[in-house]
Amino acid sequence: MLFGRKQKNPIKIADKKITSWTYATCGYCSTGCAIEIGKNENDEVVGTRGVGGADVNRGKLCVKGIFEHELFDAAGRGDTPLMREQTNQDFKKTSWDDALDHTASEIKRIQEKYGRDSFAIVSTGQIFTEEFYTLGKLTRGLIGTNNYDGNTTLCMASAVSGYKRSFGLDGPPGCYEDFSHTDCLMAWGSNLPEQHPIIYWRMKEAKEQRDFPLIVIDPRVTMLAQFADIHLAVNPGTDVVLQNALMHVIFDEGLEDKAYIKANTKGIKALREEVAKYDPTTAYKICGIDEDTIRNVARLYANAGTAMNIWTMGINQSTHGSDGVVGLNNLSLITGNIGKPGGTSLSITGQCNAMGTREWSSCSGLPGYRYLENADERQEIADFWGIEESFFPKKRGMAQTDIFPAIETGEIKGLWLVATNPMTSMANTPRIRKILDKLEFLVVQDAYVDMECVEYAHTFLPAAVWAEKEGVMTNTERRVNMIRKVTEPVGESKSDFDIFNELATRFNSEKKIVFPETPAGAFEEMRELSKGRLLDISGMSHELIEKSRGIQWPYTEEQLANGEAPPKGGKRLYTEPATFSFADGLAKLIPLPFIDNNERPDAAFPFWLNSGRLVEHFHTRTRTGKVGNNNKYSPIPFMEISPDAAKELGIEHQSYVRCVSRRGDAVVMAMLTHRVAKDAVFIPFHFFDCVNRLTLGLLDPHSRQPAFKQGAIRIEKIEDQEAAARMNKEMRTY
Ligand SMILES: Nc1nc2c(c(=O)[nH]1)N[C@H]1C(S)=C(S)[C@@H](COP(=O)(O)OP(=O)(O)OC[C@H]3O[C@@H](n4cnc5c(=O)[nH]c(N)nc54)[C@H](O)[C@@H]3O)O[C@H]1N2
Ligand SMILES: Nc1nc2c(c(=O)[nH]1)N[C@H]1C(S)=C(S)[C@@H](COP(=O)(O)OP(=O)(O)OC[C@H]3O[C@@H](n4cnc5c(=O)[nH]c(N)nc54)[C@H](O)[C@@H]3O)O[C@H]1N2
Ligand code: SF4
Ligand SMILES: [Mo]
Repeated sequence: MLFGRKQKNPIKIADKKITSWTYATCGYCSTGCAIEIGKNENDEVVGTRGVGGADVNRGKLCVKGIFEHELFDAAGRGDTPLMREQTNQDFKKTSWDDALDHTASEIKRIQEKYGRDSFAIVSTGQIFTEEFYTLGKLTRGLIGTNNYDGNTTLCMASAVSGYKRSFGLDGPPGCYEDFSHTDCLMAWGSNLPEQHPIIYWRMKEAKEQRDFPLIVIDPRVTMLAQFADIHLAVNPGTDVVLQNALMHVIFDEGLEDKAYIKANTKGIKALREEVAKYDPTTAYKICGIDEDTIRNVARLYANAGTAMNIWTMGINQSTHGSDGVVGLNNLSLITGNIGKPGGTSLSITGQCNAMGTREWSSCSGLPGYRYLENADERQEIADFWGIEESFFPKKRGMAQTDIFPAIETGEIKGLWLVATNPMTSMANTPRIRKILDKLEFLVVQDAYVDMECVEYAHTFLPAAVWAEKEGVMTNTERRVNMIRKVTEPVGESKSDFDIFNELATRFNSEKKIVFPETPAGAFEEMRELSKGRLLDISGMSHELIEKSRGIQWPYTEEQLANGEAPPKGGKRLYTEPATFSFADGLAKLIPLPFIDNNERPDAAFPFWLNSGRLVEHFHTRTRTGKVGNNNKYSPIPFMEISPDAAKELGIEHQSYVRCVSRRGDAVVMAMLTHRVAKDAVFIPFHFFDCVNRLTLGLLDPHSRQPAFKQGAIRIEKIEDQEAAARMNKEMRTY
């Protein structure tokens, strides 16, 4: 095929001679693109393509999905279990039986010596839902530690907490189709074009057709902000003040939806009293958005026929993360914008299966959005699994961000990390390094043996990745989608599902609990447990999900029996009056007083430190760092800094600089850009020993999520540029 200038340097797309395609869902972000993986006649995986008939992406993929097939044989894959007594020794290759026997005996030893909760488990948002369910069954049903959480505490915890506080249960109420109905979109701390490129494309198409106003709230001039009708460069960490001020105007001018509020909510009086304090002139001094703009935006939003709020980490990763989510729910509720086409409060999730872990992993509760705190729900699961209800704790244990400090204080002695890399992704990594070093036993279960936590591990369990295994994942709009196995796990690696099952036999000698042998069997149990609940998936099966290119929950067995075809599932939650998940069916309007508790720039550390992501990389680069066509865009760490600030500091474009915070330092390349304010910098968090050496990560009181996006640093010029370049090169093995 020829593109561009036909005579000169034509680009040829090589014919990969693909003979078979296998259905899957992308394993990076939560957009949930349907993807097909192609094999040639030699049974080699050689390509991927978007699935045309899939509603989510309609044939499209972003730069990560397009090269996802290169993962399987990328550098650094773990292909054999490893063990060592001490972390200063070299690893020895070992058999699966030895590695799992040893892991089980260390877990038992630690629990017997120090108590059941002294062994902690931290998992992820990136394995399949059947795997999450199985890990939860093993942890809650057999191992019995209550200190079991996921990296979603770094990511979605504030959204979960905010949904629970406002609506009674987790579960994003909207869907992508809402872009095609909305009359106004506010996007808070979310950079869709880079982080959810295909959701962005859906939104952009809808906007081109109907030209609704797009209002972007972000301290940084992101790609989405450039595309916005109105960009509100809010002061870091002050979104709640802006939300309160918008509500102030809405009530002041009588723009609220009184009938909706009366029929669906409670708490209006206290909310009105609180937001009365946030008149736009007072709010301006805190959030930095001027009075007129606040009034204009409030009117635009409240007068729109339907209006939606979406948000991502700019809201969640803050000391006011949970409050920020509740604030957006408040705004949606007082204007009657929940459960309507185009009227919603939609958390854009992060990892490919961040939703699956929330629904089924039992991390902070029990499967199917059940609470440990609820005796009936404990009994239900105990009966289903065939164990004593008294084995379950009566309230949730520590969050990930409390587990690490508990290792520091000696309360926790052993840790199992499943598909998460806290040496790069947690705040204040110099402290995390010391914490991991303190463990009596660390077992790391990961697809890549070169991920940074392995350095501190006693045992390494090599996991199969993505379409080397089978199962489902749930995306941002509650769509459950299928991944079929296209190729065998590399080397001796095993699927997480098999690893959990085989470890479970070491705790299950009396065969107390039955573990399904296949992902389809685990799905069957989830289906059963979902009946009659908000997240009802009882009408679904692996086959139907694949055939439908994903189904949104709820989709019940009654709908299936009634032949509701094609089975699309539930587009929206809370579409009927007073059906929120509290006993009285009413949503809560919650007043949000603002407490300014962030680390702020001062004379010693004069810059705001903001961190986030780039389109070409995923998280700690264990995957995209090895894919040439992703890594080449950003092979080394850099920092966005304004040309004005750089000039004052005497810093040149593309020179190396040293950033220093109260926690540590990091060397990055300075990229001069007006994307950031003069007193702020932005550093992508993808690189090891980089921005998280600097971050403070103060915790949200409700969700325990770290404020990765607010901190203070100073910037120092580096005289010896060659040494800095050399050091950088040596440090970046991928
Ligand atoms: N390419 C790529 N895509 C990804 C990922 C990836 O690693 N790479 N990761 C996935 C995951 S797990 C997640 S959670 C999502 C994250 O997706 P996003 O949240 O969209 O990405 P971030 O870059 O972390 O942060 C978004 C924005 O928050 C802004 N922000 C900072 N402070 C504030 C504030 O105080 N208020 C407001 N309103 N905004 C603020 C930042 O300037 C930044 O532009 O992306 C998912 N998609
Ligand atoms: N400064 C700063 N820090 C941040 C953020 C930020 O915005 N700023 N964002 C936070 C957010 S939102 C998130 S979600 C976290 C992410 O933080 P992490 O979860 O630590 O990051 P990942 O690199 O995605 O780690 C996932 C690991 O799982 C492995 N893996 C992939 N697939 C499989 C599989 O199928 N099985 C197994 N066993 N392993 C697998 C990968 O190799 C990788 O090592 O980072 C957080 N940290
Ligand atoms: S937008 Fe997300 S789900 Fe879609 S191809 Fe890109 S990384 Fe994968
Ligand atoms: Mo995330």
